[in-house]
Amino acid sequence: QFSPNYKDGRNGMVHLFEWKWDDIAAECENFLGPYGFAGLQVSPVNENAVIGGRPWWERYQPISYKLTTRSGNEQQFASMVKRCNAVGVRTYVDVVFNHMSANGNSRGTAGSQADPGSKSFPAVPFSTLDFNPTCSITNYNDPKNIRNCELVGLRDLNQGNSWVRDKIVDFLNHLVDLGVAGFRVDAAKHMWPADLAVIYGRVKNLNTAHGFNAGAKPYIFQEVIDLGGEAISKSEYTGLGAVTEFRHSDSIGKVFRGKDQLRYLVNWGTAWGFAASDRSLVFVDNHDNQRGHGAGGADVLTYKVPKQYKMASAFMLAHPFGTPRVMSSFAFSDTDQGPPTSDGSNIASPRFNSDMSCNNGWVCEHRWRQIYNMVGFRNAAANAQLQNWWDNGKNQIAFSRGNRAFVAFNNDGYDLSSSLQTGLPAGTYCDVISGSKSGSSCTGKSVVVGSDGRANISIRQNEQDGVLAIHVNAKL
Ligand code: ARE
Ligand code: CA
Repeated sequence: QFSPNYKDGRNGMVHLFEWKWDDIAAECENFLGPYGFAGLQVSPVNENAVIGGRPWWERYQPISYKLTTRSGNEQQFASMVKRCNAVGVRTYVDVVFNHMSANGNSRGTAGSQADPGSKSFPAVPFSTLDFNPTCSITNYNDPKNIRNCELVGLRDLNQGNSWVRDKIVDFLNHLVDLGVAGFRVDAAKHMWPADLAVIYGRVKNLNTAHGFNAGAKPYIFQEVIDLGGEAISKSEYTGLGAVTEFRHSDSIGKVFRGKDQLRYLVNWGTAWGFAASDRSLVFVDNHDNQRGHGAGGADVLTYKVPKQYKMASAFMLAHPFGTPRVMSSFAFSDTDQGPPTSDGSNIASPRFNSDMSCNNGWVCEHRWRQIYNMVGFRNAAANAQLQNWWDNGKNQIAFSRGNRAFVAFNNDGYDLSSSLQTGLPAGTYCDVISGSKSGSSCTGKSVVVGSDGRANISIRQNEQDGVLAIHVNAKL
């Protein structure tokens, strides 16, 4: 449960927030597979409450474990997972089993009816016996309150109950049968680690018919928000799987917003209070904190501040620490606003511009050249160590990944222009930030590396991007 089960040679996952299954299947074949992405996280797959105005967060209010949502039905989901696996892209499901829907939200996306007021969810079925007694989460210093009471009014399941465990395990095993590679466990902090250990322990090994190794376990990354100062710590969960490392999101935002100097990134990793590298699912922003939900806040970087966002994303993807996840958003102004629709209720498909970027309401950060080319960088760097660290004592830094890849950043208010050790073999390389390698030429800046591994690196303060990145697969 600690390995993402990526195919060899691939790295980097993207959260295709609120995408439809048919669109994701096509995206795997047309884009994610060809550009080297290793995996994707989907929005919750199981039946959720239909809520007026169709906010994005209705998907976090389960009605049953039937696989029908606004993203599609079970057959479409199964076909998507299969098509994505066929092109080397693994699927991770956002699973919500801390709770069911809140009072008043009774009709499901698969047509099921529930009565959350009396804790009755007949399509599972769950009845009042399967839930914790009603109380509200009011005190993040009290583990019992956090784990046995209701998060924002969501009916709180008792994972200590054997029927509840059975239903959750059946749901997870059904997804494993369909070929998924792992799970994001929503609201893990609100469940007892001992209960989760039993549930995870009963989940099947991955389905070898989908190309997984015999004995491979699902990758589990648990949503545990731990910025410190509360009763529950991520270390209670890192023995069970990885955790979503919110300190990474918080710290990288502060650094690239200029509240911390780039040179301090020299010891990026556990020294910053992060969980161990193989237990940290890392991200610049997630679907909550990009819109002010959950933890974090003012310093989180999003697509709305593109220059800093691309720099932070490039740093995350270039650095060996953690398992990185790229956010792929829809454009929003209102924090409750759901995905773009064709008619107020059916989710609209993304459309693509000639430069591969999205329109029709979708932002698709994963289709920004500076981001997908850094996935290519990460794949080229493979397991090479971080070497050749350089900084100017302020906000200009550079490092190599062994002799495979080299990256530089300029977040100072003046130009970077220096002869730096790249670690790379002599030759001319294409900067995959300002352009892409196209045949034997580069659509952006070229960098000439001498026989001593040094190159003149220039990033002007007024350039569109504050990053330069070269690697062995983009040698001209
Ligand atoms: C919505 C409405 C509520 C309403 C409720 C019930 O907004 O007003 O009462 O429905 O009808 C998402 C949205 C919620 C939404 C919910 C259900 O963000 O707004 O409620 O869906 O539709 C805590 C948890 C953490 C959680 C965050 C949001 O610890 O697990 O809050 N994150 C996950 C998902 C969310 C999702 C849920 C859980 C629920 O990622 O998308 O909610 O499934 C400190 C603590 C944190 C705490 C944070 C905020 O930082 O350390 O632990 O996060 O405060 O309270
Ligand atoms: Ca709970």
